[in-house]
Amino acid sequence: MAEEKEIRYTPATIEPRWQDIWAANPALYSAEPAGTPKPKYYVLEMLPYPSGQLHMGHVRNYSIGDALARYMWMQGYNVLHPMGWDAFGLPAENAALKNNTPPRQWTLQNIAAMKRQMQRLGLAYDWANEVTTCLPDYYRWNQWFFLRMYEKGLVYRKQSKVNWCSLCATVLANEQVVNGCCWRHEDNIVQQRNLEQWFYRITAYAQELLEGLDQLDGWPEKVRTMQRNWIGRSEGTEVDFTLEGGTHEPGAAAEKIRVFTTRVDTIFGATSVQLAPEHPLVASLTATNGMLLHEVNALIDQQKKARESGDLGAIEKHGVFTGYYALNPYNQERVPIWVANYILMDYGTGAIMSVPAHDERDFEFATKYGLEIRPVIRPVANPESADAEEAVLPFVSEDGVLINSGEFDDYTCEEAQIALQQIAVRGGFGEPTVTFRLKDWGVSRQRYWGTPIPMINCPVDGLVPVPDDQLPVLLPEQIEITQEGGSPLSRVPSFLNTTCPKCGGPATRETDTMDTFVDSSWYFYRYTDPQNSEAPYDPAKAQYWFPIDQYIGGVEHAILHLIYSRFFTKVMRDLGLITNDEPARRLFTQGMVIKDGAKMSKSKGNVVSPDDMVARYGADATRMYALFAAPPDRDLDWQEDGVAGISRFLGRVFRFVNRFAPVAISVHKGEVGTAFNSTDATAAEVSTGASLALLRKLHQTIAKITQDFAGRWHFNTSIAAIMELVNEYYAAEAQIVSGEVPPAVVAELLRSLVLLLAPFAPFLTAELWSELGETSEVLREPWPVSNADLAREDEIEVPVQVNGKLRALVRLPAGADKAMLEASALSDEKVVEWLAGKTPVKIIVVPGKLVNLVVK
Ligand code: ANZ
Ligand code: ZN
Repeated sequence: MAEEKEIRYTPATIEPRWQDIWAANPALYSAEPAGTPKPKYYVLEMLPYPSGQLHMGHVRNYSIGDALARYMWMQGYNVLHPMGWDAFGLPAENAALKNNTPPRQWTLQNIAAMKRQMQRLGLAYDWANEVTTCLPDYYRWNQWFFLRMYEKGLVYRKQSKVNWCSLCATVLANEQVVNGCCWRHEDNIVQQRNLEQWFYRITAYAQELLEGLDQLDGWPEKVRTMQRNWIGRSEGTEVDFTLEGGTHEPGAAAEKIRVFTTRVDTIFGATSVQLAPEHPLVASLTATNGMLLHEVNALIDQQKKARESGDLGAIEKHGVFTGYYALNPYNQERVPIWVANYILMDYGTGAIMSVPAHDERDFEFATKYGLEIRPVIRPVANPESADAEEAVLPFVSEDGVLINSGEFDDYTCEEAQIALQQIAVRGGFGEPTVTFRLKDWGVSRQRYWGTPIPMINCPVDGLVPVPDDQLPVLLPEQIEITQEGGSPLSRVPSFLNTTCPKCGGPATRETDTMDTFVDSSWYFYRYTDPQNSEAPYDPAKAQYWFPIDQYIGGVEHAILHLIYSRFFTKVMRDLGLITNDEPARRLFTQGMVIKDGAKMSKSKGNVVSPDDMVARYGADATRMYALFAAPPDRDLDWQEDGVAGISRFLGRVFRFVNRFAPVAISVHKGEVGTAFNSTDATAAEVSTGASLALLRKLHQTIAKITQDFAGRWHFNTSIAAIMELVNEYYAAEAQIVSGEVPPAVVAELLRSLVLLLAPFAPFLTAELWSELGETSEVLREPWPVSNADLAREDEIEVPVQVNGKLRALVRLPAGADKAMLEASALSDEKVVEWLAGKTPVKIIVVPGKLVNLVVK
């Protein structure tokens, strides 16, 4: 090998050059149409909100998806890897207020900036499939789905409570309520207002959404659990208590108080009935009692504050006695009626029977207010035996038999539930029910920057849907955003005033826009056919690509987005557009990016800018660090030193490949030796020791990375394995130079190294690939296949002595280090026998040769 001058690795020149080459060849990352014999693979990262800047969480998410997409391309798949923008939403309106830029302009500028960042990172997206949700060619299909769902009874309008800030004079999303106050007015308590709101009837699919989770075994268990809890299916019984004496009001409302309980077997232990403060009966009970009304209002206030700060479960329990009594339908027992702040109006029936002996919350409440605590279950360890013990109250288990329950004494809890349900049904005072915690999805937003809801209000015909041929209902562009509040669209006469599609008379448009979660509920279907102007997408195209093979995103979307998009999928299926029941076969949720002990975020002031990192160390090093610093499912603690370390490693690779590239090129040209493909070689064929050791390490590395991609994606260890491999290459430099490692083997070692790095460092590998004289795209090269014969470790036999006498032979891999030798010697059966329980005072290890254990 001739004198070599030190060549520097300069990502700042290499990377932009390749970026230009790729930009000129957009087909590189595009998927082939259905019909190709290749198997399909749809890999998707969650689309970002175009805030204007990528953050490290994005970089991490996209680096994972990009490595996978590149790997699957190399595995011969037809890969769909698209990207888009979740482009509607409040920040655009706030930005408009702050710096007087129209939301559309602000959003599109941000998109352009972030797209540049993504391209600079070398992310392999097919930009021909880009979807931008704030553009009419996309949001018209939100409107179209709204209308289809309206026809199917899956969209309806009802009065509902919304968060209202009196200073903003507008409705707030739940996310904008912080500790019960407005996010922009920290001391202003958010009020509840009743407004007409549009809802998607997601509860129609509650059972299916729940059951579907059982099949989603490619989803993290924690996400499935969160969804199960969110859906919250609960089997129980509804039972009518009777209001004693009525309300004394003419035409009084309910004389029955229906309660929902999961433990009807405990009904003989019910010592009060508890109503939610907003239960309709409470209004009539307080009608003539100002004092009571006052106290109930205080409960309502507390409940609201607790709800808004999200800690209703932990709420300090308060209540008031109404002065009224209710009768237990099973034994006509008279129990007091209370109103309590821990009872929710929007769950079950908004009323409960309180059983303090067997329910924690009821116990706490009864203790506080001195209500009777009457046990009706006696625990039994084994329900088959009659051995019952005294319960420590509250005793909340169902493993017991009834006591103090009249003719039902000695029934097991389960037997009693069945018997009592039957009696209720026969007596017409109750029935078994299934209750869900999941609520219908309120999609109305009194906002400008969203999809207009395609409905018209006609004074003659009432609510009239916008006909399909009048879609899209365009969001007006010239609009003044003010602090004024209410829906900005209601102040745009050209938008508001229209004609009724039915009678042709004057009418007004709905001025609410849709929740932006609607946009993200189906965007990934649009990627399969983004230019379609006749339909949201061609069902045949969706059919080919769906379900998504791998979806990757943050766990913060475990509930809302990932339930809404499952719901949309089921609706689309029932509309006959698709045949899949679920959007994504596999889901991966990556960990957070941490800096100095806190989540990296603007508010914490600990943000590391991807642009800075790229400028300093290059895109490859930045991306690869994001994969190397932690397993993708764990939190990643960002350390700039680590990025620098990766950059140095890439420099090592760069220099090594450059130094020996001429060898590879001469092999390539047929000038020296014959080309050699180690995948088909046997260990015996590989002549020299140096070659064999290098090829062994290479094939072990190939096997490891291939396994990592198929398994848990521990790319940190994949990259560490490549580092080890490169160390071995460097250690063999002398043998390479001397020709002891034949040129054909050198060529093979270099080629394979570049291929193994390709999913992680696209720029560097493109550069090195061409330096090796290759003209193909690395991305289209087949992924190296591990040769099991070469990868196999040689085993050696090492004698083990106890006090200098040979006592055993242990077998282990040739490369085994001191610690491994010592461990296998100490665990050998024969050695254990010779040691006879004694611990060696000294252990002498000669690696590869001998272990001697000295005992007294
Ligand atoms: C009596 C009882 C006795 C209860 C007992 C439990 C244990 P899940 O499982 O979450 O569905 N409950 C019903 N509606 C409520 C509401 N609107 N606000 C607050 N609590 C409500 O919980 C159902 C149980 O929660 C019901 O069963 C009821 O308390 C309470 F030993 O009834 B149970
Ligand atoms: Zn009309």
